[in-house]
Amino acid sequence: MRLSQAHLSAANALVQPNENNKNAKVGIVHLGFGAFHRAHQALITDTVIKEIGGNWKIVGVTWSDAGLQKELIAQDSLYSVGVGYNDQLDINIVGSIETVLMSAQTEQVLSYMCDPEVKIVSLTVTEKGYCHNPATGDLDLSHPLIQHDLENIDTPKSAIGFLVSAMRCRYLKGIQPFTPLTCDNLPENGHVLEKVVLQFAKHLDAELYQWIKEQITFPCTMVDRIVPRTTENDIARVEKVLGLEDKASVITEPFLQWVIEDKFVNERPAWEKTSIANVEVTDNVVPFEEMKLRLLNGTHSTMAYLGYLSGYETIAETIQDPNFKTFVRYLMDEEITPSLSIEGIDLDKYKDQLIERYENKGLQHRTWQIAMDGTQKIPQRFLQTICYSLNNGISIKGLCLALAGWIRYVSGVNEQGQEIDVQDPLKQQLAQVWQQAGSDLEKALDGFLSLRSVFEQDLATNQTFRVELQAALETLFANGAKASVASFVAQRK
Ligand code: NAI
Ligand code: CS2
Repeated sequence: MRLSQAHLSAANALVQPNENNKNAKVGIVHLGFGAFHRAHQALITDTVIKEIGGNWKIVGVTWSDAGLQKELIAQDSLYSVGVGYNDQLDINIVGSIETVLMSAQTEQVLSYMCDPEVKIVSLTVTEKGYCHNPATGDLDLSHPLIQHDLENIDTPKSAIGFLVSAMRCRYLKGIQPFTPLTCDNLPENGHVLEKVVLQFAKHLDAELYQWIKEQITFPCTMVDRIVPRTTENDIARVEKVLGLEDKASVITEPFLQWVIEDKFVNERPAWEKTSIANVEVTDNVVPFEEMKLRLLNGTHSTMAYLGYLSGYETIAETIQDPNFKTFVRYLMDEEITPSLSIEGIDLDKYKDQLIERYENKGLQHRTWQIAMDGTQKIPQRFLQTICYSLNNGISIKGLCLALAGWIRYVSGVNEQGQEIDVQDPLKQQLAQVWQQAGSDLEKALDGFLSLRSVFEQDLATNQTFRVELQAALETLFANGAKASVASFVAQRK
């Protein structure tokens, strides 16, 4: 039997939809309806609807997942979140979704985004969805979708184009604007979104640009919950517990955190007032973002590249290697923590918890998945910390080994000479650097450090950085990832 309204009574779930779910109207459009949104914002919003009420149903928009759209519609837009810790799996059924649209259903998407009842448009469109230069934050005006949307604002294709098109519609009709709420892993994500939206609007219409600048705020958020891409095995695991087949389920971890800047231009759900802990509204998110993007995502990407090259399929497998566990904790304590501005948090406890989260065998979080889109991730996960360390006399040797892991990974060939399926918006440019360098590591380094969308000029020309990165790259190519991590740890025992 499939999960559906009619079969809910047969479901074995901790939490089920209630009357509030049935009566609530749409109040949110979410761009980037993926695994993370389903296990995090949509679930928290569902809890608001169930426990407090309010018209906060969500219309999800996906750019790529027609299969997910089909499955959800077949399930009356119901899906389950499996919270897994090692062998334990608890199921929550989420009833906050009204429907799911493809971004290609442009008219329907814009109709919802222009509806005065829609108060929030949130995003998890991945770092590359912002069509920005990760090193500078500027909108990439040469991006083909941005070029299309500037000429065809009524039929946008990019997330930024959809936002500005809908803002323009509300501006022309005198409708109160929605709050754009980014929930992507970007430093000062609200400011990143504001910058690219304003730069887009400026190239479109000066008056619209002025209206957005004066009337719309872009809150920052820190978002955290590890949500691996769903596998067939996950679907089977959920069905075994739920008692119903759910082809739109996600499996995640018990931990969840959401820190939201209190800067909305319209109503919002009382996310911080439900029974779900670790959701807070504050006026300064930056210290929380730094802590999470550098301690969690920085070590996640370290394990993604060096773990993958060491032959480890998942994070749980990688952290089981005692040398990796020691290396990850060294990075956290010695190279990342000094750069953090957060106060009032027990960082040792936070880091202990991170290691436990990585060890969770209930999650099959692939190193390959985390390794994707590195050009969009390493600036905030590695380079900002390295810049701080260079200015403050702190070692960068460990993060340079991690960065060397990324450089080796994007060569597209692993240590056994097999092909790596590199996924990155700059895949061609990365391959070209390696093609031109051949086996000349110095030449390869020159090529990578000249990528201005990744490495800012000052960092790329910093001699200390160059020397350390070259040494790490030479070690990595000479000894391999697993042995390089082992000797790094041995030298510090
Ligand atoms: P996903 O692959 O399940 O979903 C990504 C969504 O974004 C899909 O709907 C896809 O169609 C859309 N998308 C992809 N490229 C796009 C583009 N260029 N323009 C517009 N839409 C695009 O990924 P998932 O797991 O939902 O993660 C999405 C983002 O959420 C991450 O990139 C990250 O920023 C954030 N996040 C993810 C966490 C996780 O553990 N999965 C945890 C914390 C944050
Ligand atoms: C991961 C993140 O895929 C990746 O880049 O590092 O999605 C990570 O799972 C989340 O940020 C955890 O909150």
